[in-house]
Amino acid sequence: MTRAEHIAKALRGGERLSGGDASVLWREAPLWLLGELASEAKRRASGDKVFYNRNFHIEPTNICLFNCRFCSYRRPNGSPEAWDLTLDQIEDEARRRAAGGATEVHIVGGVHPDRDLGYYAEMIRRVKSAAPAATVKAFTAVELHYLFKKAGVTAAEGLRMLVEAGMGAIPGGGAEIFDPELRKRLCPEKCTAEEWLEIHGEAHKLGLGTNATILYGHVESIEQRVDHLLRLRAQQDATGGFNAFVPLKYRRANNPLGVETGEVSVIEDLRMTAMSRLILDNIPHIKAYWVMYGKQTTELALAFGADDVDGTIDDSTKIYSMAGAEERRPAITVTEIERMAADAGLRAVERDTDYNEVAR
Ligand code: V47
Ligand code: SF4
Repeated sequence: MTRAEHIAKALRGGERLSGGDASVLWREAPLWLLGELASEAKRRASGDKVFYNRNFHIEPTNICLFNCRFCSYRRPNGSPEAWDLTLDQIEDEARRRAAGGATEVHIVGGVHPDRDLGYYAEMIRRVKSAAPAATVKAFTAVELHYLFKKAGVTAAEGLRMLVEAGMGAIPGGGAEIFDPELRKRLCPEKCTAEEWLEIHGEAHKLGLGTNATILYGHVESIEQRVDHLLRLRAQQDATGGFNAFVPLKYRRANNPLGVETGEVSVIEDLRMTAMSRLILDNIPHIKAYWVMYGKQTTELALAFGADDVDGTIDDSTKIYSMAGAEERRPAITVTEIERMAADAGLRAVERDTDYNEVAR
């Protein structure tokens, strides 16, 4: 028996993957074996369902104080390519888009140097009043950490203020890669792994569902990926509020890191999806974010442990198109999602932010 077959047998017997075994499996298992193991785990978690939601994004600004080396999106204050929506524009946008029946508004943008917690609370209040039927899933832990620090409040206090304003969930961005050395090299201004995890933990204690991500496929090692996933698994054991994990594939167009590294293959994307499902045995959903992968890789990821494709989006995000993703004007119809799921032998199910099924 090979080392990978040995580990597969232990996994099938109900054992939890250790860090060492996860690295061996990642490097040595044939792709078909990872597909089989991850599909078995996916079936145990969500049967034959593939989840999607009706959502749209609002990106209030691309002006950002930070300067992450993988970012194609940020512009410095004063740049001719910068945008900075007013609260009136944001509210109008939310009202116009909510008319399509969305159940979720996803709000993420740059770390604007002139904004504070009160401004963001007001933004949430106005979006919620314009789209009362939708869950406001807003601001990465990185944005929140900056705002809370500036306001001199604890994570629990800051979160409580935003929940009162209407925030209903936190997206998974800003996690990037937790390894301290690499994090310092790639995004030195961002909050640390511990601070990112603390904000999610506090959110979980307040009953908020949150997501988690990893930015992979640049200069990180397999061991650094495994370390990242194990930290998330430990946080989930402690506070239990992660709904979904989203592996985000690094795209290299128009950012400084792209000069020194390429992009990984589709095979590597499938191994990443499968290993996420196998290591994160306590996070119910693994999302193949179709805007970032493109529709074809998303279809493949459904056979490697993913059970969610994110939402209809309706051309409302620029983060990925600016970094070189295939989908220039990201939009997908429910019919297309249903066809994708059916081709993978699965069944598309509409969900809300907390994965309750939506009956229309
Ligand atoms: O944190 C930035 C990533 C994230 C690049 O929670 C890049 O459901 C690839 O977190 N190549 C923001 N990725 C987006 C995000 C997200 C998206 C969709 C759904 C959810 C969810 C969360 O975008 C950032 C960063 O990791 N990112 N630049 C790039 N060049
Ligand atoms: Fe700013 Fe986010 Fe880009 Fe980093 S990834 S520079 S925090 S917009």
